[in-house]
Amino acid sequence: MHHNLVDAGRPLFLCRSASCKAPQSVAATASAGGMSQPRRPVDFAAATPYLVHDTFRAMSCITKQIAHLDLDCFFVSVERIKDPSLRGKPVAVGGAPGGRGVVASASYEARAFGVRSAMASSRALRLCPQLILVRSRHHEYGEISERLATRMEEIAPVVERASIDEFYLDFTGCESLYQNNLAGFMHSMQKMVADEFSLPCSIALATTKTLAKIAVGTVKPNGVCVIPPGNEESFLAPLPIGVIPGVGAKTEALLTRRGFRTIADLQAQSEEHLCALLGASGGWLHAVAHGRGSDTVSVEHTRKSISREETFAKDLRAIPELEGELRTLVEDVCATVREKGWRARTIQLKLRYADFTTITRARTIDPTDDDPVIFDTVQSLFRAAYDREQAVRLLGVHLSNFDDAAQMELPLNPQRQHREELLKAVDRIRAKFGDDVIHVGGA
Ligand code: TTP
Ligand code: MG
Ligand code: MG
Repeated sequence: MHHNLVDAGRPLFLCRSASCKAPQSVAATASAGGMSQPRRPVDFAAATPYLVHDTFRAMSCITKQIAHLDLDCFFVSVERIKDPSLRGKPVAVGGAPGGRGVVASASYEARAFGVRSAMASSRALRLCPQLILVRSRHHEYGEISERLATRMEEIAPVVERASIDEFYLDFTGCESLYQNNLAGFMHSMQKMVADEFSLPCSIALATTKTLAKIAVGTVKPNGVCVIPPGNEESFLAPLPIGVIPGVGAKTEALLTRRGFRTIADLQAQSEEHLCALLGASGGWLHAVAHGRGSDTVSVEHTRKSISREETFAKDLRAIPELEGELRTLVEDVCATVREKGWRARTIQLKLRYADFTTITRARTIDPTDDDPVIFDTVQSLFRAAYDREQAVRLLGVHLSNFDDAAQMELPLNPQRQHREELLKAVDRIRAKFGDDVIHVGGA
């Protein structure tokens, strides 16, 4: 039976349990992207001897094989399942243009007009008057994301959920389970997501997470990109520096002023020179430009939420007192988030009144681990939600939708770096002396 697993030319499917039914479409075939041959389920237990063999091989050359999958205009694509008439049209999911509504996700047809995520809905409508603006339904997106995560775990040995619509899959050391044709399997995976979830996605396979993330951006939408080991630098060379995760508008402008345009320009510089220009982030930039970067796919990052709740000994009514409680809860969850090196995007408030009526309110913001930013969000959710008529029995703060800080953002300037050090120091003091001794002020 073990022989069958590695029979050359035979399609196979990797599956965790005997009861797991593999769909026809996920067959990994010998030809890249080929779907026509039938396939048999394979389970991890039976495959173990081969995994061990491959793992030794992988350890001896330490070349990783990491796939990054990101859904294309995720929220819009979900809305298109429900309403197929939205297909092929400029669509955005987001808040109403009247208030402070912003675009969460824009279809590629809308992007042709300049519409982007995080843009005010009113501006998006000015840029593209025929834009169809759909209100977001976060609950549904989260559920689909969960189901997709479960499916990914059936087809790959190590899966990290990096955000609501993206995953890292580590295939290092088990290439033989995929017919030694991971490139072909990337196409199979993309087809599986389309067939089973009716969602378009893009996938890149590379030797680091950072490179896979950059690569996926170059083939969106609906693309597959494979960077064979050894081709990292040549792949990166012609790309603009702005594609590097963590290089925001400020760093890009600074580098452009110094004559840097493409990653090739970075490759031509020594690490010392880049560090002199950018401080600690120069070292990271140098590494990424040469095809290195973050390469640990960690299941732990998959943890979905961090939350704290407090049921009060006596119901509370006074706003300063309630906001004081919220501040303590925020400090608590933020310390955990920083400890993990994560940043939260979705901030949720839970409020239970004396009569047990419970409401939750959430907002998605730029990824952060900063107490005042999260507290401001929680406070504004609370002020909008609290009816001031009843006393409050319980308050809760819930963070989710995490990004890996190490991979997402560089310490772009000394001020930010200094602030991070300050927050870490605050965590250490709180751990030693208790939560009440110190509070962090605004940035
Ligand atoms: P992204 O993967 O960044 O964006 P996208 O899937 O809409 O488009 P693409 O990947 O094809 O470039 O984010 C995933 C979802 O997260 C997105 O559909 C909506 C949500 N989101 C926000 O709510 N606010 C934001 O600012 C961003 C960037 C995303
Ligand atoms: Mg996406
Ligand atoms: Mg994404």
